[in-house]
Amino acid sequence: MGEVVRTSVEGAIGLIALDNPPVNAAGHDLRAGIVAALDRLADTPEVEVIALYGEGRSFIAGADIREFGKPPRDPWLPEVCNRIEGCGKPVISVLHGAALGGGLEVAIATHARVAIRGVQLGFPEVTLGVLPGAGGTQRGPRLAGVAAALDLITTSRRIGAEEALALGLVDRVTGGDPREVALAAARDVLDGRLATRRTKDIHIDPDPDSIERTRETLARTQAHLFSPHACVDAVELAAALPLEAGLARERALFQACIDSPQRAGLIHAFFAERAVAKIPEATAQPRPVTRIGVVGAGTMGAGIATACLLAGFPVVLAERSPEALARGEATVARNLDGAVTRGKMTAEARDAVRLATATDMAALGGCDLVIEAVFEEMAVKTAVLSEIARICPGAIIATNTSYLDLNVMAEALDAPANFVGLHFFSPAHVMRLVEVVVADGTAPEVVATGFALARRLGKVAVRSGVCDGFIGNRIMSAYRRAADIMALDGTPIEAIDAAVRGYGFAMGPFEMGDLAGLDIGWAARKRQAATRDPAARYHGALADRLCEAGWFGRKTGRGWYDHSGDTPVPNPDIPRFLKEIQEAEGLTPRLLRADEIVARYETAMIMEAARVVEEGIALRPIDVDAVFLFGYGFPRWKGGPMHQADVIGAGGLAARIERFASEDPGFWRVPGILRRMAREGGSFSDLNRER
Ligand code: 3H9
Repeated sequence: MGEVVRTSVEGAIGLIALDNPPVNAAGHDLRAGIVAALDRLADTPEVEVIALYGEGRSFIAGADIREFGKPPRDPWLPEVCNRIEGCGKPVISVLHGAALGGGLEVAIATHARVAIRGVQLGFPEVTLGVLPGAGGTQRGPRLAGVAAALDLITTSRRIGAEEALALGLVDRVTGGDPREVALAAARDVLDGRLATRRTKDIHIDPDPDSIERTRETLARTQAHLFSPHACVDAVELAAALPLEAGLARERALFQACIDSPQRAGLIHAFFAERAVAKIPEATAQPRPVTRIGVVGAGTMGAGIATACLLAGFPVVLAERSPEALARGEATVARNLDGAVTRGKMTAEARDAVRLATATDMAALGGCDLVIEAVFEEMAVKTAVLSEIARICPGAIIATNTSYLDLNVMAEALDAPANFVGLHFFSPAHVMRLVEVVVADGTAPEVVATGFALARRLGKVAVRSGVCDGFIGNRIMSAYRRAADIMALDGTPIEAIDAAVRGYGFAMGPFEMGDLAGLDIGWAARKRQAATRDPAARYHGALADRLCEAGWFGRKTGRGWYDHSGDTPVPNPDIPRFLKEIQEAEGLTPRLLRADEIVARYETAMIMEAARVVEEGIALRPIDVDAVFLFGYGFPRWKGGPMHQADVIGAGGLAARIERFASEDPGFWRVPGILRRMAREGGSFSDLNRER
């Protein structure tokens, strides 16, 4: 027996304690340990009832995700569950912390379940591209009915103890220490006060209507995903077949999910969210943050203030003019109302937020962290930063700049160690990404504070070095540029947007541009005009024409699209502008197919991402993936641009870039890191392990 599972005997009760920190994932040792413990207690004559419980934070958080995709090692979790269910003595389980996925499957294979309040139960498998493959699709509907099982399995919704009781997934809800609860429940089994039964013997009502309804919903909402549809097939089989036959079919469907590239992408995304917290500054002590200042009450500043208020911080929002401040205050109020409507906050909590507003920056006195979100111009920003430093000596000062050089900004400050970038994404109270931008002089504990703050705000922080646009916007500039060039060359913008949506983004680049506002990119292009690489084609000609006409996107009613009707239609002036530009530049219009569009878009993204990794702007390739998953709507099931780079392979990418280089050699250049990988082997995934 592995030491992660321990047995003890108290009178007629055999206890099995699971102790596999941090979350009791059901890896090989835990599985083998459970089987050995069961055998031992089944053979112990005085033991009449067996109780399974978790030490530490959880009962079992699920199968060990790290083992997916590797050769399976016996005993598999389905076998463990079958052994539990088939045990000649009653086996019960006590659930606390997390009883998720394979953890819930172990529980529903036991003969009765007691939930400790605060436990989360659920089947998160579809978020990882798999299905509950240890009997969840077969035993779940036997206990909770087909409709409830389908809901839990296809939505991966996590539920609490009371709801699990109402659904029939658990038999009792209580409070207390798992071991004590296990002993008490086992005594109740012995005394006949807690009934036990085998889940396999429960009759299922087939409920074809629920199956049909779920299929229709998934066809509408999850058409691009593989595993939710397989879940419905498996649950349907549960109603039609005896347990053993249903389990065999579930296993085949589970294997199909494991083999799907979506599984690899989704699991990569799971680990990306956690990997980014591993930074060189992780051992530094974050400074306490008790009161946050935000300077600038535009969309960004108001969004950041909202995010801080939602996390319970007192916030001081400062803005120069009373009118702008009033607008900012109204935005915060609207954001908070929206959070109440979406169930993110109670109405009482909204009424209790601590927001102070001021037109005098002196009101920031006493804040231990101040974030500036003023106009994106160096002179404006540095003036504000020095003012903050004067009013709040010793405070951490953060800039929300999207592009500007933090090392230049730091020159305006006496204490550059206290200065850091906290780059939020709009809408800042909703989007999960925060880039923590580390300047040359930023102190490690200031970086650690940025990460700690992001965690408290419920966000994913990614460490970035300083460069134009940091990780995300720098890479975005490259694929945006590829999209602009495709449009200039004659592929309609709506075809480009549709192809990018087909790849899995919620929006294409031109739709996104209209939403964000074209004026931002226009200002950036003007700023970069002097330093633009003369060898590279200029991509902004068409966008410039739109901006010169005063069309900045949705906010002006027109941009790439005309937004005056119910559904946007391409701006009717684009063909005229294009013709003029193409004639002036001597271009022959060229129409790309969807696969050609996607290849250019994706390759431009990967090409720049590879450079960002090569230059050390991102700590690891997986950090780039996290930026795109949590800040740029990259399809989660594709894992991120660096994960996709490994899927395509360095050789294939280098060949693509060389092919595209014949059209635009100034832009398409194979980054050194890709060339090396293509020549010598290796992958971005290897770099994740090495760095
Ligand atoms: C499944 O069960 C399939 C079966 O149906 C069929 C099998 C045949 N495996 O999130 P945290 C690590 S699919 C391996 O920061 P929290 C995590 O990476 C599985 N590792 O803590 C992190 O490591 P590190 C279905 C896991 O307190 C550390 O534990 N289950 C697993 O914020 C702490 O994690 C799920 O999808 C795992 N299953 O949240 C549950 N889970 O420190 C996924 C966690 O090195 N897990 N780790 O970065 C969760 O939702 C959360 O981790 C949980 C704790 C709520 C449990």
